[in-house]
Amino acid sequence: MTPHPLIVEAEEAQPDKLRQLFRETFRQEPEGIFRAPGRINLIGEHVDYNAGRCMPMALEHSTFLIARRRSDGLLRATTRLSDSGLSRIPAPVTVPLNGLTPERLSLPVEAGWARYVIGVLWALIGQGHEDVAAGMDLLVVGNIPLGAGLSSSAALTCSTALACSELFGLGLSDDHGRTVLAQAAVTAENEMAGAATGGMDQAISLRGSAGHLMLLDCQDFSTRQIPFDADGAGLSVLVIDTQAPHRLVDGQYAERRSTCERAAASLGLSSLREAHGKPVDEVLAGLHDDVSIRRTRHVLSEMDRVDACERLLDEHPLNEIADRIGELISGSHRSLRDDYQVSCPELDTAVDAAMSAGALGARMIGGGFGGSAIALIRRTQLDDVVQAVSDGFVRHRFTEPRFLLARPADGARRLA
Ligand code: GAF
Repeated sequence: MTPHPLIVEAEEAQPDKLRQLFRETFRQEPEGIFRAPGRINLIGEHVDYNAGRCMPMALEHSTFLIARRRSDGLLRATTRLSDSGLSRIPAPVTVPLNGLTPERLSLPVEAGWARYVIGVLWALIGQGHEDVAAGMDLLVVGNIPLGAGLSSSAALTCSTALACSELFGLGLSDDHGRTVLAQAAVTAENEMAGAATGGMDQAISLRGSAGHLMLLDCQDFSTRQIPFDADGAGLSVLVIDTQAPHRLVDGQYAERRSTCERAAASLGLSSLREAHGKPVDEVLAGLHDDVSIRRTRHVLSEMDRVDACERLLDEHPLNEIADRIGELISGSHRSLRDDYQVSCPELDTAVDAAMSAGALGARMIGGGFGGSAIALIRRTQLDDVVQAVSDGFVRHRFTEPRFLLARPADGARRLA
């Protein structure tokens, strides 16, 4: 099928070109090239930090990290990310790793992204992997649209974590080790970058499997890979990047998270997961303010939708249940919009327009307040849906949206 002109295709990895860029930047040969993907989440939104289950998929769109160890305790890092508009690579930021703490780290505003990579080395050293303190030169090149809610930040932290494991011989590259790397990536994002992310994004970026959705249980971070052959079923998962700026560090996400934690505590539970399966009315009757009731209702109903989606995928061929999965996806959007209140006009417009053009289901994904939506569509509807969303954005005078196709790819890998 000819690619649609408005769809951003994933770039092929070009190890020779990446090696050359590294040489030009650091005047040294790199030791390794790593790739970590962005993600979408089919269903199970804002449940990871409530110890719930979600069903993300790793994307072909990835971050590439080219690296070499140092021996003088310095981390030098620079980037050419797809949206940065940079025609050349800026001078690296240089940070001594010895005695580093989040409070002591001071970076120029334009190098704020480097907190994510610095944070991973810091977190691994904190876990006892002291070899990492020798330092590294890192170059980051990526084609995950930034700020699009597709986890470009997790791709950054996870590619760094895998590079550390491989180059310093930490032995953390198998599936069990990757749970440790994912934890370091979460710590980096939470503590060094100030983003209160919950763990889903790092888990899928490190542990995803091509051709599969990953059912992730955030109670113990166990996973089950569920085959998902959308192409074979004549379906596509269309990603609509609304280009509305999305930020995890602006307080709204952290506020949702603490409301859930308070609701669980007031119910005498360690997490809302423990309330899942109990009669919802009884659980909600134990809460006394409208906001906690709405947030909890979303979390519990979303956990139900994940269970229902899992059952459908386990028991039927995808082409026979696509419309029912679509209904679950749309139900998730309504709940995120009305009860969790994390949508925004651009996301609602994208969802409504996709549905009006015949999508089977559509919803916002990720933290919300901007970023991306997904639409489950029959492949033959692609042009109509893209057109309807584009027209809707023109009518509302929103920035032109971008589109991607979500095809399940592998988690982070060493390329060379
Ligand atoms: C963001 C967070 F980083 C994830 O941990 C998750 O909570 C998601 O929002 C909402 O499901 O992507």
